[in-house]
Amino acid sequence: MENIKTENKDGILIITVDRPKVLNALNAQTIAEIGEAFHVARFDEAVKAVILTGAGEKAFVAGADINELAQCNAITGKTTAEKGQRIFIAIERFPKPVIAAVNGFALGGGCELALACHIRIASENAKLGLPEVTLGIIPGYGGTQRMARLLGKGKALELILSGDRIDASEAERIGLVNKVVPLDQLMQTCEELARRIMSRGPLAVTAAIEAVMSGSEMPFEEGQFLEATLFGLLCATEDTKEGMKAFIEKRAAQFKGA
Ligand code: CO8
Repeated sequence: MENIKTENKDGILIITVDRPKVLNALNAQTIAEIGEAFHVARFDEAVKAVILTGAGEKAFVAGADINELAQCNAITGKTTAEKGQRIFIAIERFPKPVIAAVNGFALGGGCELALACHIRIASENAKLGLPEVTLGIIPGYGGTQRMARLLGKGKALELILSGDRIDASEAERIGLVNKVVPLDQLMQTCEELARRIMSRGPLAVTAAIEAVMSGSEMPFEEGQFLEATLFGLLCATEDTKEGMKAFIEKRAAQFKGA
């Protein structure tokens, strides 16, 4: 891995996009490396949660690498977008919690990367936006779809059509990020949240991610069917029995992921 760093911190895989000279911009290789890290982590039992962040104190990810984008023609533009989209879908559907620690600029593809994560925590200096139209393009890594689903079409269109950057507090106000904290508390806040989630029933956490992320793309009735099916499956697990027993016995549950 040349452009990302990974570290497993007691079960939390911290993936850091590491191209600070270009504010962690995503070239094709970086996207492929992020995809590979998630692919490996998916089957690695030592990974219970992921935090995605950017190197340095200035940027999460300042977008796709414009030097590379400038070379795209109609064919390579489409295939490049599709390759990234596939990886961002794998992040969105990742069976363990994925938290974006947005530590500065999250623009264009960087904002789209944060949108693909399950939860976004931002530092006070963060600036977010989809400025693609200022370059004569549109978001290509799922931003038009995810932003509209997260914020509603009205707010998403305002941000996508204007290309405006918004600060962290506005992003929190409109629901683009979940929470804003001082920069020096960002990683700690993300780790505490990850550990809180990791203390819950892991099978239930995975099922909840699937119910929300897959279910919300289905018609309501089918989403409810998925929810009920996952609920039923959980009822057959040891963890569910342990969770209820622990409540009744007034003690902390000891989940085993089985
Ligand atoms: N790509 C390449 N290089 C970048 C990028 C980028 N996205 N962003 C910053 N850099 C480079 C700068 O060129 C500069 O390099 P150098 O030191 O060699 O001049 C270095 O990073 C530092 O940047 P600045 O000097 O510009 O720093 P400032 O603090 O003055 O400004 C900004 C910071 C506001 C973040 C500014 O750098 C900026 O506007 N960057 C571009 C933001 C942007 O437009 N992002 C969207 C890109 S398009 C996109 O993401 C499309 C996604 C979908 C693709 C679909 C597949 C085809």
